Amino acid sequence: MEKKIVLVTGATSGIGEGCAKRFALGGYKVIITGRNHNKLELLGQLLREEYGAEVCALNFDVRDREGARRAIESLDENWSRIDVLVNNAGLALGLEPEYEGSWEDWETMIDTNIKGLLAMTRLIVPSMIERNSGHVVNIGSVAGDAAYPSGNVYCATKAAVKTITDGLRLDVAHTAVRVTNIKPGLVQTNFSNTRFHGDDARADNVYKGIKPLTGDDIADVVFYAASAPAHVQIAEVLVLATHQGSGSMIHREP
Ligand code: NDP
Ligand code: 8X3
Repeated sequence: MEKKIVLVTGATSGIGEGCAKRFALGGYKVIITGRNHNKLELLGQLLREEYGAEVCALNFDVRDREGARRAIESLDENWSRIDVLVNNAGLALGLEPEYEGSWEDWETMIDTNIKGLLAMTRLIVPSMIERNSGHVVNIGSVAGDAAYPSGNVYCATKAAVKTITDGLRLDVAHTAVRVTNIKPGLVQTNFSNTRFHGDDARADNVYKGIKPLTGDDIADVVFYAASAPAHVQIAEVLVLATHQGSGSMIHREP
C-alpha cells in the first residue's frame, strides 16, 4: 500500500518536531517545513537514520505567502498528495496588559498564527477536496477558549484558530476531508523562551511546580486523531497538564 504523507509546519522545534517524529514512526512520509535551514537538515537526517523515514524538507516562513506557494508547488508527484496537514507553526510574543503590548509583537502573532495557517490551508486543502481525502489538524490552544490575564492578542489568535477550524469543517462537510483542532495547555518547548524574547529564567518559571506536557505528548494526540477510522472525525481535543485546571488556573507544588 502507498505510504501516507504528512506535512508539518514549524517542524524545527517542540510540538512540530514531535509530530514529525511520531508520524515517521507511524510509517508516514514526512514533509518537514520551517524557516531554520540548519535545523531542518538535522531533523531530516535524524528522521531518516533513526526512523527510516522518507523525508522532504521545505525551507520557508509561513508569513511569506509567495515563498510558501513556491515551496508547495515545488513538490513532485511523489510528495504532492498530502494526506495530513499539521498547521503547527506559531508563537506567543510578550505577556503584557493590552494597554502596554507591543504592536510589532501583535502583528507577528497575527501574521503567523492566523494568516500563516490560512495560507497553508488555502494552498493544500483544494487538492484534498479534489481527491475527496485528507485531514487538516490545526494546533490551537486552551488560550483560544478563554483569555487569561495579559494573554490578550495571543489568546485572540488561538480563538481565531478555533473559529477558522470550525469554519473549514463546515465547508468540507460534503467531502471525506476531516478537520481537527488540538488545544494544548502547558507544554514545555521553546514557546516561553520565544514569548519572553530569550529570557530563559522567566521561561523556566512558567513550568515551576508542575509537570508540564511535552511536545511528544501532543504529537501522540495529533497522531491519534489522524489514525482514527475514516468515518471518525475528532473535531476538537483539549489536552491539559495534570494539575492544570484551565488556561489561567494551575496548581503548583511549592
Ligand atoms: P516552539 O517555539 O518550540 O515551536 C514553534 C515552531 O513554530 C518552531 O519550529 C518555529 O520555528 C515555528 N515558527 C514560528 N514562526 C514561524 C514562521 N513564521 N514560519 C515558520 N515557522 C515558524 O513552540 P511549540 O512547539 O510549543 O509551539 C507550536 C504550536 O503550539 C504553536 O502554534 C503554539 O502556539 C502552540 N501551542 C503551544 C503551547 C505550549 O504551551 N507550548 C500550548 C498550546 C499551543 P523557529 O524555530 O524558526 O522559530
Ligand atoms: C500556549 C498555552 O497557556 O501558555 O498556547 O497560552 S498558554
